[in-house]
Amino acid sequence: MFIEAINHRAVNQYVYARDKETVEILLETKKDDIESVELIFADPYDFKGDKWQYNTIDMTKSGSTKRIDYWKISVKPEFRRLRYGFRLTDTEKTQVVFTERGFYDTPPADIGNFFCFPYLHELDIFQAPDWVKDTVWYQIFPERFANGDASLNPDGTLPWGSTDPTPTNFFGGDFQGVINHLDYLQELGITGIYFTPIFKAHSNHKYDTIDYFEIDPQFGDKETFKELVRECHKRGIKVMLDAVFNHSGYYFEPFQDVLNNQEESRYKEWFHLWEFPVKAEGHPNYDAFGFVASMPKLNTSNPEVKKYLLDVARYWIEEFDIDGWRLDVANEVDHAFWRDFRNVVKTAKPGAYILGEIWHDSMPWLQGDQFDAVMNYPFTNSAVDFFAKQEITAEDFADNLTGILHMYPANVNEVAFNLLDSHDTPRILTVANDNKQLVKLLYLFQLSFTGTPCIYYGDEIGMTGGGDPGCRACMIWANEKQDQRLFSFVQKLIQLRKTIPAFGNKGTFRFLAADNESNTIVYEKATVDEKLIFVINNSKNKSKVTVKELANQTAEDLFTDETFTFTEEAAISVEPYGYFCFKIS
Ligand code: ARE
Repeated sequence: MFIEAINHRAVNQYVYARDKETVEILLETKKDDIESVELIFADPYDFKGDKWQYNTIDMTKSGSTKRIDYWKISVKPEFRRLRYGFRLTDTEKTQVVFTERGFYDTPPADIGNFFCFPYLHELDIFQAPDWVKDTVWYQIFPERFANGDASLNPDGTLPWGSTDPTPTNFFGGDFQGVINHLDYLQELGITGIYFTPIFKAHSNHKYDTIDYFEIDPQFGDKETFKELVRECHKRGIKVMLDAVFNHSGYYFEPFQDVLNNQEESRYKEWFHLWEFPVKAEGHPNYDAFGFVASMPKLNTSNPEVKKYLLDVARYWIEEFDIDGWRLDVANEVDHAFWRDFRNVVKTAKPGAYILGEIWHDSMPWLQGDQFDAVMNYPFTNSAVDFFAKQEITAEDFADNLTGILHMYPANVNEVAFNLLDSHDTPRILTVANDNKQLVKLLYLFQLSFTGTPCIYYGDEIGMTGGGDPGCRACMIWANEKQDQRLFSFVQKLIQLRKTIPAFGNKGTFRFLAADNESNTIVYEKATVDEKLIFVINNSKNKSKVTVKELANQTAEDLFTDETFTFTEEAAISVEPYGYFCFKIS
């Protein structure tokens, strides 16, 4: 037995309140080392004489990677308190008891050795807004979605789609353009829009804010934005804005005051200045986003800055009824600020969604006191590497995703923001070398996976584009240039996700097979009432896939409505880049 690889701490994804009566526990062991794990558990005060009255229950292997076997169990402690440990049996029948104070041959008498989940308070449960689990997001870069009011065009606005996007050109996208196309979005079936920044700013991307309380004039006025939110809500579409609180823009008045008054400026503590005179050309002599002089970093620990930004957060909720905030460069702003931010936002609108832009492990921000979710770029990278780039094997893909699903509590996974690309990355069709069959597999996996999927504008009709700024081209509205078949496929997936509980977040996810030879994967989504089995052939060769879970079953393919009756062999032939979603009746 490799006890060195046995891993558990009474924190984070290893033990957490799943709901107001359930505690979920996770243990990690070396792959294929352990045959069974029992949870040893009981109420910390349940004694007969000096003997703790513990129970045992078998844990379930919830997934494996090359390195790790994951063991999970849910328990419902009667008095919401728990002490627990683990009894492990390896493949040679060797047994060991693992507790917080180390390893024993048998459960130690002193309860103080055992791990502790002290008390399940409802207030401590990680609780994202209920509606998020069922949301299908659509990301809009407002400057490039649709030009609905030419009278708002900034100087030098180019004809729509007339040339490639650059970091500095404008095409006049605005709110009226979005309003004019809400029926299109409703037809696609999305139920949430994430807008990149809309406040007054200098650039075409608006991440260099000039005034956090004003709409950028090229997009329209506050009345038009109110109408946009109203029209979205009428269609059951939520609205999420982009909060750029890590830094301001160069023309942000407090920063201009610093440049003009230097050490005399009343705003000098609003930023992270290193020395005077403050120089905003070339390499900045103050903290900035990256080393971008036009994006001076805000000092969010300064009470004046905190008040200003928290007033911004509250204002756009209270005055415009928005439903969420996406937080730009969220990992570089202090935690204390985000805790106060959450209190302000959830007070203004308890059902508001808080989404952090963090590209790496985000557990510190997902304790329930800051963000509801993060942009799940680890998911993005693995899905794009496997389907679009064809760069990782089926086993590695399954490993990566299994690891991602065990990185966070289940409560967090079901509201993870699962994107395939964004305004910061190349578009998926370009990464897939224009192979739309690969893009379809990407969408199939994304829209049937755990979490809340996001579609980047134009991907659904086959737009291409390289990394920033290439991925920010004008939306294609000419019908004949839109890939209607791809649109219909995405629409179908969204419709399946909305109508079949197991297809979406209500279904638990597990890989059933991942075969490197054929580059096929098989995974299951299941609820108590229904089971879906997905078979995906991520290769240019026809493949025969055996799915033992289908043996002697009758199943309907959700894409063709064809019914299959499987024999003991349970083999299915899958076309190149083909797929099935079998619903076992
Ligand atoms: C401009 C140019 C770019 C150039 C960049 C260099 O347009 O071509 O590469 O300058 O600095 C906004 C604009 C960008 C603009 C940028 C700077 O949208 O067009 O780029 O401002 O002026 C990291 C951060 C992440 C950040 C990305 C871009 O962690 O927070 O870099 N994303 C947000 C927004 C951006 C926005 C900003 C931040 C600034 O989504 O749109 O850019 O407000 C790895 C790392 C990530 C890293 C990622 C991308 O995966 O793990 O941490 O993200 O690469 O580089």
